Amino acid sequence: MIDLRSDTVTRPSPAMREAMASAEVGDDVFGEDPTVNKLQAEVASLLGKEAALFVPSGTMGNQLCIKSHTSAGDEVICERGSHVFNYETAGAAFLSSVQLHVIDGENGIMRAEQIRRAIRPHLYYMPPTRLICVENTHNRAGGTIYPLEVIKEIRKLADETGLLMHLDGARLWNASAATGIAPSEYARYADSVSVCLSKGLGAPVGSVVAGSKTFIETAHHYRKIFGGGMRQAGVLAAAGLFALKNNRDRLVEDHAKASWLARELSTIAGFGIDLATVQTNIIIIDVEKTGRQPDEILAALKARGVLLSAGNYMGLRAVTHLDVSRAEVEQAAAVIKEVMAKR
Ligand code: TLP
Repeated sequence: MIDLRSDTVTRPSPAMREAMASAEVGDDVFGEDPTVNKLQAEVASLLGKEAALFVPSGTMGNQLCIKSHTSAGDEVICERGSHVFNYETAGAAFLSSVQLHVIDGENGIMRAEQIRRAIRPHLYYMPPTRLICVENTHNRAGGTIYPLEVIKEIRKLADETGLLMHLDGARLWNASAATGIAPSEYARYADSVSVCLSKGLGAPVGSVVAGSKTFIETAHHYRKIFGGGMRQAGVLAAAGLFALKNNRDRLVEDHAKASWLARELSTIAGFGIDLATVQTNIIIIDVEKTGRQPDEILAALKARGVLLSAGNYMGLRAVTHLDVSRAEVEQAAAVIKEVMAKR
């Protein structure tokens, strides 16, 4: 199978497994796992933050940050296609009792002026706006990258209006690899950042949230409540450390594969691909004009050994990663062309 459903499907390499097998461990709920502590220090340093906390998933990372920044009844501004709004099972409502106020970004990118219009006036009958969530890269928009200037403007607005800013940086490493802008430069404008180790970086499990020391103390408390306190988690942290060291620079290869594949697929009749959005490792394909249903196309591809995932209405998604070679991507393109040529 050529699995292009997500970059979450990667498996730890033999070298990564070796690093896991030889990891020094302790009880991380007591703060005594040296490898977890090392990972947290490493990510804090990479993101230019005072402290960091290892968590089981990107979803928990985002939800912990929302919980730590807000009170029940607050409002959180995010983009309509964002992960926190679409794919976290209404976690913000369920866990933090906050309301999400969604804005239509352009290719997932919200502008400060749009956000300004969504901020509530201080009136007793309105929810207080507390937090802005930014997603970089933006998954559903096709892995698009926030221009640094836009991030700076959003920070300026947050400062002017007393709001906090969270960065869902599940794929921040991809943004940095593509632009050459350091993760710490993107992160410095956010009060909290959540980054994933188990997407493009290829670790089997884990995310890290980062922020000020006091913020991480609060997040640590909520991580225990959410059931995210892990014991000898150093075996997982070791995979994360290995991934950070060895798999960040190579992300540009995934971007090159995605860019090639997107151009190939854009020649297929009825496939709608906005090539301008293919900035990293994700391709979103609108299949409405093919007159075929996404599920039927997915099944036909699966029968031929290629896996893509379903997206929004009439959308498919292909994601490149370290477990699909350039040759496999070429093979996938040929299969997709054949399947789309047949009816
Ligand atoms: N995204 C997954 C699915 O949930 C859609 C994927 O296959 O892309 N933020 C962003 C921007 C994400 O794309 C994801 C995962 C998360 C957070 C959540 O991470 P996990 O899956 O570790 O909870």
